[in-house]
Amino acid sequence: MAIYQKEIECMERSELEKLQSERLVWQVKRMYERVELFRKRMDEKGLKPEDIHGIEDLHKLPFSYKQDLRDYYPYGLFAVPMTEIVRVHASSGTTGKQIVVGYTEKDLDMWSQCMARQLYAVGANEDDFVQVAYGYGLFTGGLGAHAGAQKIGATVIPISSGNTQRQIQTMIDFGSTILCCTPSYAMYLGEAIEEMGVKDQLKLKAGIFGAEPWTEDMRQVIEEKLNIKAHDVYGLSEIMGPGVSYECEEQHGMHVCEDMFIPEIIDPDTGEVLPAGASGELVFTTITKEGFPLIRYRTRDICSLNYEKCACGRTHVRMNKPTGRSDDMLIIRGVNVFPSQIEEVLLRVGGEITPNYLIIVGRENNTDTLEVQVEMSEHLFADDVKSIEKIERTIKEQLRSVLGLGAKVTLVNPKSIVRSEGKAKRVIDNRKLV
Ligand code: DLL
Repeated sequence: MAIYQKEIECMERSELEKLQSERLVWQVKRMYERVELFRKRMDEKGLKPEDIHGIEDLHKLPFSYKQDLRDYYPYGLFAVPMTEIVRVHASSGTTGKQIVVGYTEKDLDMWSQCMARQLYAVGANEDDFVQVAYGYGLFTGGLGAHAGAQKIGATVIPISSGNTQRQIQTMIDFGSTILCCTPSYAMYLGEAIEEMGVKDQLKLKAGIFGAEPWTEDMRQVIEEKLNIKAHDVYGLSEIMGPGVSYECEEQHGMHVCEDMFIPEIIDPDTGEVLPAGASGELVFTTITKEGFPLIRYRTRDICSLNYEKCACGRTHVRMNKPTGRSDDMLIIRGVNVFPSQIEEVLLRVGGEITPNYLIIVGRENNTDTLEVQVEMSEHLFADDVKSIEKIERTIKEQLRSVLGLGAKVTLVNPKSIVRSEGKAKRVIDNRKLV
């Protein structure tokens, strides 16, 4: 398959829809045969694969949810034998247990095509040096960007995340031209570069930043500090990883790789499909994936789709920046965090603390901060500093091990956290990202 797929990205809409329809029919048929949960949901709706003739029937199909991945953990939703799965990745689940996704050789190739499209769209080619500062490992960022850069024949610098001084030195010494990392880390790098006074030694020209929400203001700051064009990239482990959609040179919405993923916008409460342009929950159907396909997957991301023709010539629909989520997932320093994961830790620690807590997320020096305030029990004396510090340390350690994140933990006096008359408000997010 050709690497540069501008023909696919610029297909006439009618041709694209024909391709999507053929692929959807293929996917529904094979999933009905291979994935027990999908067959069960189809049967409940009285639907057979023969009832699905093309994308006009998409809305009839049952939804799938993050909870399904948990219920069928780890491999119960895979559509091929494990001998054909060549890689797994994982992401946070709503509770302590992570969710697992799997890829066949062909899936990995398709994924690298997505990221290759992104790289071409920011003007990268085989002359470029791509510094991949997303984390490598079960998180899809590192290996996803890596494969795309390799696909276009660029030189990959697989440095992974963290170690800021080394990142900057490497950027200078190796002549990095493209930077891939989270937007908050890009901001942080920009500041460190300013402090070191080395901006004029950089060869960077573009950045590909995603995995968390970021604003147009942040884009401006990053572009100025790093002297680059900053592009947004979106993705989620369940659907593929980074590259499900990506910004082109116009920097005005992210083109969805529609030959692989069909997007819909629905009302998160009723499940009804909303008209083009409306804001609602983004839903994806994977029409080429072999290993771990999903039909009408509820991403919980809130955004809208823009079907207007883009000045770049690509016809694939653009999604606007997600403006929030229809569940309570937080993204802190690029890590997905569910409040229920924090609650589980607190319940496990138990003892001298009560289940009344508050999660406070903020931003200091362009870095997300996480504080967990927990009420101590009436039996603990406020002047027993040693015991208090010990409990705070235990919670902190457990949070780090479960979330992979450092947090400030503060034990507060009994009954000091404001009680709510309705649903408890457990999270205060002061970041104002949208
Ligand atoms: O964050 C995949 C990724 C890696 C995307 C690197 C882009 C770059 P997960 O860890 O499964 O996958 O988290 C997916 O992150 O449902 C969104 O809520 C959020 N998210 C991802 N990209 C963006 C973005 C990776 N550009 C969840 N803007 C998604 C806003 C984003 N939110």
